[in-house]
Amino acid sequence: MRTFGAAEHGYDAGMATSDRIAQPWGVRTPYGRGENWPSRTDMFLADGVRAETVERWVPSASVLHSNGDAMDIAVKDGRIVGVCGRTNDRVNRGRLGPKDLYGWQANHAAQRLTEPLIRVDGRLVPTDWDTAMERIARRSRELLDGPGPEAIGFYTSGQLFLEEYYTLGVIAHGAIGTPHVDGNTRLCTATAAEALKESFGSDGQPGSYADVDHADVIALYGHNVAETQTVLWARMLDRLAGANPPGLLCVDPRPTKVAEYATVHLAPLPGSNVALMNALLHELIEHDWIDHDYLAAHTIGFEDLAQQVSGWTPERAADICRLEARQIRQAAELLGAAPRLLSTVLQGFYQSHQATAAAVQVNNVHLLRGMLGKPGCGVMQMNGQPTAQNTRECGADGDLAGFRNYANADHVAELAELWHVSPEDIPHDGPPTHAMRMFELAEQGSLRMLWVSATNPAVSLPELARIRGILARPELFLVVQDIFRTETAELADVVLPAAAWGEKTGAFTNADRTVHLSEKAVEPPGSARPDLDIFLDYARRMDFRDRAGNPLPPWTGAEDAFAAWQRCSAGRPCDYSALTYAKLREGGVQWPCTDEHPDGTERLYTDGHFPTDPDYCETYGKDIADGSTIEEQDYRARDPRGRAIIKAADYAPPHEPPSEQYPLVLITGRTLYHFHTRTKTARAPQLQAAAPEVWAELCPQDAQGAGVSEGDLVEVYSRRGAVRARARITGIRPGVVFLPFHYGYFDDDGEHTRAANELTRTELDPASKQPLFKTAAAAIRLIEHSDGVAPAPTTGASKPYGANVPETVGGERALADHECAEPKGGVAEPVS
Ligand SMILES: Nc1nc2c(c(=O)[nH]1)N[C@H]1C(S)=C(S)[C@@H](COP(=O)(O)OP(=O)(O)OC[C@H]3O[C@@H](n4cnc5c(=O)[nH]c(N)nc54)[C@H](O)[C@@H]3O)O[C@H]1N2
Ligand SMILES: Nc1nc2c(c(=O)[nH]1)N[C@H]1C(S)=C(S)[C@@H](COP(=O)(O)OP(=O)(O)OC[C@H]3O[C@@H](n4cnc5c(=O)[nH]c(N)nc54)[C@H](O)[C@@H]3O)O[C@H]1N2
Ligand SMILES: [Mo]
Repeated sequence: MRTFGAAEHGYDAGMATSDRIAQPWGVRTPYGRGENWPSRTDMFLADGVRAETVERWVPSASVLHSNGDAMDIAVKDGRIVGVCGRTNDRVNRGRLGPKDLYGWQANHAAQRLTEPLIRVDGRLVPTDWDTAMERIARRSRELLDGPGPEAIGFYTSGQLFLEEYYTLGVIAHGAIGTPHVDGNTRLCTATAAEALKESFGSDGQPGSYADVDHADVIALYGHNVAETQTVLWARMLDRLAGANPPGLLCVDPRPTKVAEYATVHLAPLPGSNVALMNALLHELIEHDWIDHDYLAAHTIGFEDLAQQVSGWTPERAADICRLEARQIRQAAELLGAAPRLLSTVLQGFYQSHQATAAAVQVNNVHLLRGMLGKPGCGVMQMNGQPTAQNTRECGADGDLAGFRNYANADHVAELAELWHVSPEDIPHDGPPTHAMRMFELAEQGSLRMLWVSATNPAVSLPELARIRGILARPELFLVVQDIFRTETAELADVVLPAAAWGEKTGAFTNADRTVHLSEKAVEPPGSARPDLDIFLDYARRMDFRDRAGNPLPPWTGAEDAFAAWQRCSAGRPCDYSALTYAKLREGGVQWPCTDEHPDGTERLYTDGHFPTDPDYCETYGKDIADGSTIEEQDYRARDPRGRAIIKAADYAPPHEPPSEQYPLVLITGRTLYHFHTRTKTARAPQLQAAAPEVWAELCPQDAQGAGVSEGDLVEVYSRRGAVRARARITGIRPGVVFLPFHYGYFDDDGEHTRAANELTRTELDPASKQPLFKTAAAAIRLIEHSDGVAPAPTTGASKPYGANVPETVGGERALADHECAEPKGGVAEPVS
């Protein structure tokens, strides 16, 4: 039995409670550069439950962001009754964020799917598993016998477990032989993967969260870490509160918490990231803030970059970004003078214009400055979803499993050998079909069956009117596997009820390569089943077999699937070969984890050697500006021989710039309290109450121009649709309107007026194929004045400007416990 507090430090030594809606980051535990981040153990238990009366604590990690906060699930009477952060875990040292603390309540929500549904005479009706699965198997057989494997597509997630993705990848690539498999990771971190591949030869974060402990400057590019990885921000806040605090560079058009604490805050006009990056690189070169030895020994391509950025003076970029040249110079100096620089990149770059080109320039800053593979010198091309890294590793994003190169015949042969199939069975003629292409194929009619697991495209894809039309096509056989009856499920032919986190076992990997095991704590509701079991049931019904006549995939449970994945990953950059379930039960471990590195690997590329060898690399790469593929012989002709590749790109203006009719740039994104389409967070009362309805953020000038003040009902409209929302006046940069994308159209009686994606457009980054959710032209008009205020939280970037708005609080029901290892707190000794 675990007793919170009593075991380690004597009961109530540093124990306290706080409202973690009002204080999302909790209390400070300051520390100085080079010191260990002190622990702080956070716990939230259901009303009336005390730590002493919890029956079991089941190890897991959080699934409502990519940070990988380790936690134990509290179980009593067969139900989840709370969570407690794991004090000794390398990622969070016991801390949890608001979604971690309160989000588990969704597991027991009354609206959980408990039985399969099939469409009969136009309506979804309950059925049994046999009927539902046979319907899917029958349709699959018809399509395989008729038009063939390319009529079938799978659209999965960044929220399942590693074992589930690997199984799905083997079914799609090995057993069916369809190239149409992708994840919602395409909307999320396709650009992270692409940027890592283009610069370093393979996906995989070079750095570690421990770099926060050592960095002198932390640069955050389009990353609102304070709201989207709250525990990582708590680590940064603790450094800021300690000795030798780091400088912060924030590049974000909104007044985020990061911006508030920043040494330099640049708020560029959305869609101008490449112009800004080129000017920053221009300044690094101009001032010779460059590690020439590193550059010569470990990179190729510097001359191209130097030439590309030579004309990009701060003045030129300032004009495009609508910044002052002086601010860009200050930012460059911060980057250029830092002895240890850590950078993070996320959706403000990945979902904006020229995504890969911009993200790669951040890698270039690190290559120029020789700031990789050393403490404090990481670059985090962040993930967003909890298990996005696994979607990519296991091939469920269409890439081949184990970061293998589809254009390398030896890599395909290795997979064929592992799966006992022939190389021709594995589609590898060209790059994998990306998600938006799959929807296009369904629209055109050649994709006839789409199996959607753990994602809600009817809310999360751009240009929803079009997406609804595609999903509703009678010619498309749509399978939806979810834990709730989502907007997407409403359009399905078959709905499969899945077991959720806490109800099934599997491993997953966070944004700094830390793998955690999440074990089953409670039974799923009704007849809901783990996603792994559903995929395996399908494979058995389809009687997929390998060359020797054995079932394909051959495994029957999570641990066997994991063992098969270990073999598949062996020798590849994401090597899990020495990482067993037994080892994971001791806590999080960073891959690669091999016999030589049995405790995992904190940082990649410590010796300056990169996985760019032509025989080893994950890709021969692309032109980062236009997306065209580089052929094998061209790559070999410029063989980087283990050096990193510096790729330059010119700035190109956005394709839908503001106009007279649509004078604003629309950006969309997140708030601290909700996760995506809110299937879980809307069902956690503390979270839902903190951000109950959609709002629109505007700066005072733009609001005034439209005759709008705080709380007024406005319509935000683009060429594609309109959304109604209460206006929140904030310090957002002029010319920009922000909408959170969390609010689907579900509660709206079919009136499609809430979802941000009614307004977004179908445009992709040419290299990563990630949709642009952050650069479109829009306009606003006043619908009606109001005496009230917008339903937006006051704690983060939606903080009100001027108006008298009550603070966002959670009250009594949001009180959570915490206990600090060093209850004294205080400032740590400076490190020389
Ligand atoms: N609370 C919460 N946390 C989450 C999630 C969630 O839904 N809710 N989702 C998780 C997932 S899947 C993801 S992908 C991450 C996303 O995490 P983030 O990327 O941090 O979140 P976003 O709000 O999408 O976008 C970040 C910022 O980009 C800025 N931005 C917009 N356009 C531009 C631009 O052109 N240039 C620059 N420089 N900045 C721009 C926006 O102002 C915004 O503040 O969060 C993860 N964590
Ligand atoms: N406008 C705009 N659009 C965006 C973004 C943006 O910033 N702006 N961000 C994009 C990004 S980064 C992302 S990641 C996507 C997210 O978009 P989605 O993936 O569509 O959003 P979620 O609400 O996370 O959907 C996950 C679904 O999986 C279900 N689920 C949860 N756990 C399980 C499980 O264990 N098994 C199964 N079978 N189902 C489960 C949930 O109930 C939910 O319906 O949205 C993208 N869309
Ligand atoms: Mo994401």
